[in-house]
Amino acid sequence: MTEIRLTRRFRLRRSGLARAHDRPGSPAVPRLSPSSSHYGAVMAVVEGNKMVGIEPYASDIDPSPIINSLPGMVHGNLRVAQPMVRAGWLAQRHESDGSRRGADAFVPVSWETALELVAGELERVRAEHGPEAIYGGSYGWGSAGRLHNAPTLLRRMLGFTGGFTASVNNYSFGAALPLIPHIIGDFNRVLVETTDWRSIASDGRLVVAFGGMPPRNSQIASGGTGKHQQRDWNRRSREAGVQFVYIGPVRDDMADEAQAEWLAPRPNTDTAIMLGLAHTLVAEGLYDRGFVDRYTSGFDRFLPYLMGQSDGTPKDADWAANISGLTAATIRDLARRMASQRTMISLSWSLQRGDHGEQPYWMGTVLAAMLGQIGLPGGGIGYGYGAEANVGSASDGRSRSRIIPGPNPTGRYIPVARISDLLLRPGETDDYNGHRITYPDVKLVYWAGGNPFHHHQDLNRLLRAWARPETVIVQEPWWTPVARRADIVLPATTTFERNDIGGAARDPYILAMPQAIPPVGQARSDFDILAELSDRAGVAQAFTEGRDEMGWIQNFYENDRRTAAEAGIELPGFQEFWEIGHVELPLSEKPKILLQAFRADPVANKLPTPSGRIEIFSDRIAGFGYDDCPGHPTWLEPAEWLGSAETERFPLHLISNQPKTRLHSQLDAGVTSRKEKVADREPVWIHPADAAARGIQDGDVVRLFNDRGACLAGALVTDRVMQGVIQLATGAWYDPEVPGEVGAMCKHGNPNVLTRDKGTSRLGQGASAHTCLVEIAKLEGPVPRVTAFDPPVILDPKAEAAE
Ligand SMILES: Nc1nc2c(c(=O)[nH]1)N[C@H]1C(S)=C(S)[C@@H](COP(=O)(O)OP(=O)(O)OC[C@H]3O[C@@H](n4cnc5c(=O)[nH]c(N)nc54)[C@H](O)[C@@H]3O)O[C@H]1N2
Ligand SMILES: Nc1nc2c(c(=O)[nH]1)N[C@H]1C(S)=C(S)[C@@H](COP(=O)(O)OP(=O)(O)OC[C@H]3O[C@@H](n4cnc5c(=O)[nH]c(N)nc54)[C@H](O)[C@@H]3O)O[C@H]1N2
Ligand SMILES: [Mo]
Repeated sequence: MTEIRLTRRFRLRRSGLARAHDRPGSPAVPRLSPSSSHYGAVMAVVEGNKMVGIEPYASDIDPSPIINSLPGMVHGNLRVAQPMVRAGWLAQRHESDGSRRGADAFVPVSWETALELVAGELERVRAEHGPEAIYGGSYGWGSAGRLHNAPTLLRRMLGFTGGFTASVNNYSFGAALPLIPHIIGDFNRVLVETTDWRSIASDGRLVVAFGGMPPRNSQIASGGTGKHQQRDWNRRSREAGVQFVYIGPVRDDMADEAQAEWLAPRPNTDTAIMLGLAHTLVAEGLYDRGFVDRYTSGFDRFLPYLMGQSDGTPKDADWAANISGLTAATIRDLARRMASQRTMISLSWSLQRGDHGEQPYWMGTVLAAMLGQIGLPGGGIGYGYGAEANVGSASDGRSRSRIIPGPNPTGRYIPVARISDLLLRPGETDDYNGHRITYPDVKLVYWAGGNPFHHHQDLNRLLRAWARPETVIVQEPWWTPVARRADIVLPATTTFERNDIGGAARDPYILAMPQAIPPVGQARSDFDILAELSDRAGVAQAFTEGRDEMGWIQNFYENDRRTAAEAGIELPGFQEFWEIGHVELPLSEKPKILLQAFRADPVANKLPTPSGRIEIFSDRIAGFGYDDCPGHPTWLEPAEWLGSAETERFPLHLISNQPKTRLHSQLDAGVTSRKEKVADREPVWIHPADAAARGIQDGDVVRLFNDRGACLAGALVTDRVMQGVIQLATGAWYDPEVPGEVGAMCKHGNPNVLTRDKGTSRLGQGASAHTCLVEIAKLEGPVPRVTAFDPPVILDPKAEAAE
């Protein structure tokens, strides 16, 4: 057995600081308490009952500055101090006017009152309308920690208490999750088995990165990482002679360390470029016929489309150039370079978050198959290098034990991004991946650990939808835009106020997260809140399985320990782990290579697809009969793009990508995020030529608009974004001029007032935020103050005395 050596990796950086366990409760000396966040493993610096600072693990070679926002947010004035009820709802209960959500003031209540109201509403709605009238699909990242995962705990409680309407898939790769199983196999499996960076650095020659590998995005790993490595691997690969070609609209989406060539095509035209590359491979006899014959199925049914025999349009480099704005010579040259050396095609998750987002993922895979390098060291295909810290990590990929949802007796679900459709269209149907979904009539929405007023597209449509349910319950540490739009707000503790265990999938670290400070205000942990609600419904035993918080944490660790032992790795006992603060598992000995076993023996290791091979043509998908996702990869014009007639009115393509200074909307009020705001607003990147044409100067407050909505933002004029494209990252807290009013302008810069709320296709029904045209103008007249970070109006607590 390999024994894990315990190094005190988080050796203290500041002298005079003691570890939490050395000096428990000592008020005079600051102590360090290990923990984890989606931004990395951290040490909370604690004085008495207060978190006064935060440090990254010493092992972290590239820590994220996002962590600096944590102490101020944990103790800030945006914490929900105690349970709250919207005044209008308190007066009229489920018959209140739902369109007042976000406009009404709140009334503080005791936990006893709040829990009684919540338990009563759950029971009432189930009895009167059936369990499917409760929406518990509650999507969102919440915080790190495998026990206090709010959305999962909520599903667990709702499942054991009778069921609910759930959600499937995610916003991140909502088109890939249903698509990839038809053509290669389970997408999550593919992510775990992604060819690791060691293989690229040692055997790769060329990496062609569609959508880049933003170093900004690899700050994040769901659950936390002990070491951010992406940038380092870009550097090491480059030093080993690997060349990078980055294809995308924003220069910063490739680390400087990669020294990439930058090709800037029109957004959403990747499928056309890939077809142009594939056509060149065929026209010039460069594709790997042997690989295609042996490992794929349906090429013969795709080829006539590619060459133009079936529709009269050869998808050659000139055709692709015309669509994408790249030159035909660039496309031909790139195809030759890809065919002549070991090439990795990297597809960022962003590609499939657009209209027909299934197509670039399918076509990218077909292109890699035609190059014939799938399953070879350093070549082939990878999905989402850089999207999170651990895509392409060398970790063993063994799963980590965590809290799981309960059974859901209703069996009802929606593809997650169909939330507005669900609330607006009860009884109506949509297609999804060969199924037909009927939307139930939802009367109660319970959200924990997510912020739909950040993450969902077309917020004005969501606002109309959100007014419809009778009751909305939100469980949140902060007065976020979704908490302000709730009827009942239950204040949750943050990670630092409870015990948990962290570490991301595909990360070598298992991280202890002991409680560092007492709960702020009257906050309770997600586990405690939902265990209490389970208890009131008589299912406490099913929910808790008789374990308390530490009991679960120990249970997860012991499970991980057993899994490791099966692989011959001996982990320390729980007590030792908890005291030291983490363990680091050894990396896999040999580099992982995606589909290596399949390549070695495609019969014994056939893929879990109908043909057992990579499906270039899918009979199953063709059988669904969807015109927006036919049987082979196809260029389908996006609803909005720089080639559409819409550009007459809205000439700029909006990229609403992931923010550099926070995770989605989390910590937007924190120092790291606020430091980068322009004129108090979210910065919008605009090319100097586009700015000049509109008289916009750096630092101006500008107005972005289209037929769906409008928002203000602060102009940042830079040639790091291509002409014709503007970048406004997601996550600025939604801040309408008139709260509650559909169509009101957001003063702060939330791009989702502009984006489209339409599924990628009838197959995936994923979010398609990256397909969006807008116009931008300098704001004339008075500039309204941003009020997103003012807590809501809270009525006199004497209305009902708190406990
Ligand atoms: N336009 C556009 N929109 C997008 C995207 C895009 O590219 N463009 N990307 C999409 C993607 S990929 C994603 S994943 C989504 C993300 O969408 P979300 O995951 O909904 O976004 P977050 O801001 O992370 O929301 C998490 C919420 O949980 C709360 N929270 C934190 N810790 C805890 C806790 O311990 N307990 C409880 N109860 N709550 C907690 C936070 O305060 C926050 O309000 O956004 C999507 N939206
Ligand atoms: N700092 C930080 N990191 C994060 C997150 C965060 O909120 N903050 N969120 C995390 C989450 S939940 C996820 S899912 C991942 C998402 O990871 P991604 O999906 O990769 O992220 P995005 O930032 O949406 O997009 C990356 C880049 O793709 C390019 N792009 C957009 N559309 C197109 C297109 O049509 N074609 C081409 N070629 N390029 C295009 C844009 O330049 C954009 O900046 O990031 C994770 N990492
Ligand atoms: Mo995501």
